[in-house]
Amino acid sequence: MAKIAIVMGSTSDWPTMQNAAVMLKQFGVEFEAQVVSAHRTPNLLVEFAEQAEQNGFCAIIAGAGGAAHLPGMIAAHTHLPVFGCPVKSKALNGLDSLLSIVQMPKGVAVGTLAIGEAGAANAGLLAAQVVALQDPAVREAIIAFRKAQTDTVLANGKLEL
Ligand code: RP5
Repeated sequence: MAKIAIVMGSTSDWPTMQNAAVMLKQFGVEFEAQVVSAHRTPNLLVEFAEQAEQNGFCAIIAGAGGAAHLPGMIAAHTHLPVFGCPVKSKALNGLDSLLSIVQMPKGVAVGTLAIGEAGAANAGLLAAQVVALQDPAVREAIIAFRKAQTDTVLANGKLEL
C-alpha cells in the first residue's frame, strides 16, 4: 500500500500534526512522521523530498509555523502532491504560517489547509482520499466516516431552550 509522509518543522508542531496521523490511522492508511526543518536541516529536506517517491510515499503532508517554508520547499523538490498545514504560531496565531504556505508561485503547487488542528486533520483526510483512489478498503472507510458524521449532525440538529 502507498504510504503517506507527515513532516513538520519542529517537534513543537506534533500536537497539531498528530491530528493528520490520527485521521490516517482511522482509515487504515500507512504513514511515517518525522521532523524535517526547512531552516535547521535544509540538506535533509532536499534528500527527503527527492527520495520520497522511491521510499514508497504517494503524498506528503507538511506542517510548519511562522516563516513556514517547509511545504513549498518540499514541493520544489518533488512531483508528489504536497498538502501544507499552517501551524498556529505564538506571535501571530498562524496567520504568518498561512501566508507563508499559501502564496506559492505559479508552477509549483501546495494544497494549503486551514490553520491549526482542523487543517491538519483535513490534510490527513485528503491524503487518505488520494490513497482511496487505488484502495477499495480505504474508500469504504472514508464513505462510512462521512456517513456517520452526517448521521450524527442530523440526529443532534434540533435545538430547544
Ligand atoms: C518552525 O518554527 C516550526 O515549524 C515551528 O512551528 C516553529 C517553532 O519551532 P520551535 O522553536 O518550537 O522548534 O520552523
